[in-house]
Amino acid sequence: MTTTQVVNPATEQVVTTLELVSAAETDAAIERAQRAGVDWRAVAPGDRARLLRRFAEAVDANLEQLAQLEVANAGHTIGNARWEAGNVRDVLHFAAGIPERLLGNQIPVAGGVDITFHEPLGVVGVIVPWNFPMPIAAWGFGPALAAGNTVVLKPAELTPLTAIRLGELALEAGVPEGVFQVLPGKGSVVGQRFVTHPAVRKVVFTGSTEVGKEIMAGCARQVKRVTLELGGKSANIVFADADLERAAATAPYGVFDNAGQDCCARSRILVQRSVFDRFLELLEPAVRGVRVGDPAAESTEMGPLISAAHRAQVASFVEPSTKVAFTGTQPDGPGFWYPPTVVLPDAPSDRVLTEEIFGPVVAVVPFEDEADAVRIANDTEYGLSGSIWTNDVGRALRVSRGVEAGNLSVNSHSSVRYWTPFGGFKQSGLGRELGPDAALAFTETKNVFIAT
Ligand code: TAP
Repeated sequence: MTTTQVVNPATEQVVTTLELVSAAETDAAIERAQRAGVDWRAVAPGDRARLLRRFAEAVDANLEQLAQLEVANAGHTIGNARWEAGNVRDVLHFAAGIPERLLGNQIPVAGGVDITFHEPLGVVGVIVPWNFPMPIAAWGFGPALAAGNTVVLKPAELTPLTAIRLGELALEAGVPEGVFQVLPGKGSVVGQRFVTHPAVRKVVFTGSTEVGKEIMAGCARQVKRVTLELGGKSANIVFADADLERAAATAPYGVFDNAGQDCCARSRILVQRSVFDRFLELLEPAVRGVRVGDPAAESTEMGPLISAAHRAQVASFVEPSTKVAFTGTQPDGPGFWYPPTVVLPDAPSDRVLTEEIFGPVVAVVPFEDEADAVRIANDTEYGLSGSIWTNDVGRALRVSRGVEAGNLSVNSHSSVRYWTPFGGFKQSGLGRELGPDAALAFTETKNVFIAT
């Protein structure tokens, strides 16, 4: 039996020790999910909707407990953790609208009637990273269950606690045994069986681009469906005509939220040259003012990084030769802390501009005009998110259309709403989650012609 220690990244204390699921246990769970699917897909749409609403209500009733678990397990600030648990509830309520609205078409044909059905895929495997354990899990399992699939879910080995609790809440809410199973284990064991077991018909993977490519290649062997949500290197583009005070005051939240461990982190701030110096002057107090510390305290704005190894990886981006403009603060004592850090890279090839950092380090670079801003923003293999700050609506739309990314916001850093589509261009992913079409990613369209 293999075990893992779950560590609180703010204190370095062990929270609990867990048994990890083996390959054989994964196979047994997949086969249980396959059997459970026979009855689950036959549940009347209204009854499936009611079960999902009850699941949502159970999450809401346990929202504070889930949030506290995430504070202890992932070091998320309590404010963020409450939002994340609330997002699971909202995704489930939204998903509860799906079963009764999974409409097909009636297509005019000669000699008969033609109708389409959205059939469930079967067993769906959801693989979740450690940075947002609750929402990312729900974006997969919510619509998948609603569309009549059964789900096996693998949380990240570092952050399994909220997923395990969500699995218990589903059962308490009346979701039948085997329909939604949470399997804490290693990616190389449990995640790999999702890829290779023929009964798993789709893999939803959120994580690094490197592992995402392996998953896609593995799934190709069985033409298995995949949704991939991968890395990012998003740009926050600030034009000279923007409300500079607001742009500078909010920029830290666009990149340092969740200590920068956010696929949508705006880790490149592009500032029009004519206001570059003024913007940095305004940014400095905003960065120094970010309240970094105990994630359980209500006023804290940024917590620790997830692990010592990850902190070392983030720190590797700030070399002795790196020009650091200014940094924020970090607490003393135990915990995987790293301060908010603003750097001024010398060349476009600087790692800090080309690689995902996934920590609280941001690079600020100047640009000349609209075309230059779009060129720099697109000079990356990634294409997940981005922000555009301007008071010119025409420019906002032109730049939004020009930037190759799936989720852009104008005069805002918001990327995620459960009722709007989310996903990446280029190597940031494949497919979309959330939004009005969320369920279609978990169905096959079947066409039936009836001769009359
Ligand atoms: P990864 O190392 O890729 O791990 C993600 C998940 O995949 C974990 O559950 C991991 O298991 C599992 N895994 C690892 N190797 C596997 C394999 N060979 N087969 C199957 N599963 C495997 O990523 P991470 O470091 O946890 O997360 C950070 C990355 O996720 C960043 O690049 C970030 O941008 C991306 N991300 C993207 C999004 C969206 S929505 N685009 C959202 C959040 C994060 P273990 O727990 O055993 O490692």
